[in-house]
Amino acid sequence: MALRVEKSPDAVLLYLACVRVGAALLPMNPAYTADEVAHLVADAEPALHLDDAGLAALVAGAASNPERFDDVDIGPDDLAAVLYTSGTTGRPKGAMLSHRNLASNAAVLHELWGFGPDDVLLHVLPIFHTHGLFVAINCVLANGSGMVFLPRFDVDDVLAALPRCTVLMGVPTHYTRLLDDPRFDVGVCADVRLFISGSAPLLAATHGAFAARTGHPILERYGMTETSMIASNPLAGERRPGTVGFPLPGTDVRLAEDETIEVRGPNVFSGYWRRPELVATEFTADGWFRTGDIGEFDDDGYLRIVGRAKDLVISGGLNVYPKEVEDVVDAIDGVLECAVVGVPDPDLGEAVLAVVVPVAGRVVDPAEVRAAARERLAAFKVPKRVELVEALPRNAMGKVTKAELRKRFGG
Ligand code: MCA
Ligand code: AMP
Repeated sequence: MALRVEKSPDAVLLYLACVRVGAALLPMNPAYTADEVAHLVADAEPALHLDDAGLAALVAGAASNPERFDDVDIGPDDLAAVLYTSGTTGRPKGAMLSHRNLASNAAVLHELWGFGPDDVLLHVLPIFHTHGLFVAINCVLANGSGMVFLPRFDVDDVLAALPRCTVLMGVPTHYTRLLDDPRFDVGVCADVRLFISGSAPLLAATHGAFAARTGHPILERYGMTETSMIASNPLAGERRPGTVGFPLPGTDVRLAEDETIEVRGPNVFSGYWRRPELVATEFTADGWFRTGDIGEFDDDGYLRIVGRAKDLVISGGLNVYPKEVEDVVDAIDGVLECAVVGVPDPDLGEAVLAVVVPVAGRVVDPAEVRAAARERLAAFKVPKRVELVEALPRNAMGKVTKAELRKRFGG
């Protein structure tokens, strides 16, 4: 069941309904363009495709249904959800998550982070990703905890709601935006017991500034759509800035020869929807999933993510695959070729930058490049900045040296 709706309690109930009737949920970003939706729908071929009107009709019709129904008999290996990630080839692929994947991660996390019935989670994340849909909501559901469910992250709304809450889960941009507001102080978080961050690297400086302002060391954890959560700093014990803590109980983490992180465990997905050939490349021969993140363990066993072997930009906690943006920009009239990279950004962590080579003799207007890209891409993927160059830097193999572009334009 493909679901492309605004965030609402009904959408959460629909997720639960899918789990109970054995339908696999495919959540989509409502901000996706028609192009992006068409790609996913063509690949997934969902039996049902619900938008906001469809969901409203379903809810209205549900009033005449019996109050109770039996769960459909579902096994741990049955499919619970398909979440699309664009992938480094630019072609979206659906990560198949089983009931075991979701349930095992939920069981580990709610215990590890000490969730109880008296907790109230402040929910500010979108619900079409693992972070907002599974990590946050499943920790709450596992305990019957409360939830303040905001439609989106807005500093004013967060400041108003936080005094009623005990836990906040966010991406680093949420925490830097809170710190940028002088109203955010110890008083606002008097009842909060835990701030959790993930989806993108939390700078040690942000961790330090947050602890100084509030007395709370943010708990950073690490995960991926394909694996759900992999590692977490401890609830009790030192939360070490710049690290993502220890592998979760039941999840094994190892470093390959090239230092990339490999993962195995009940949380790890089985493969991509209708792409069986990818199992051979995305998993090792002995069955570990290759994350594409580069890591190291410090002397005390804390895992530190030091880089990415995959070509990926994480902007405000949302993944942007350069290849997907490059394909769109390359197709714009007057563009010969382009390269898309992430450059440091104080708000988003990384911002999308397109370095464009115009066709000889043609004048290309950066604003027009952005406007043309926006027609085909959701706003968060559109380059925040466009730089024009005569040629892209290349290595001896003819490959664009993105590191050089990041160095040149990243200042
Ligand atoms: C919105 N825009 C963005 C982003 N979000 N551009 C780049 N990066 C973004 N993340 C666009 C808007 O569409 C708008 O475009 C313009 O930028 C300004 O938007 P703004 O008002 O600043 O945006 P916002 O609505 O305040 O959103 C920023 C945000 C949001 C609060 C940081 O993006 C967010 O909540 N991010 C969290 C994402 C998340 O949940 N990630 C988890 C997935 P225009 O002006 O053109 O309209 S990763 C995951 O699940 C793994 C498993 C994990 O480990 O957690
Ligand atoms: P996604 O495919 O949207 O699930 O994004 C997963 C990617 O987000 C991971 O492979 C990492 O590169 C990144 N990520 C998630 N959490 C962290 C973190 N705490 N620190 C650094 N990177 C992270």
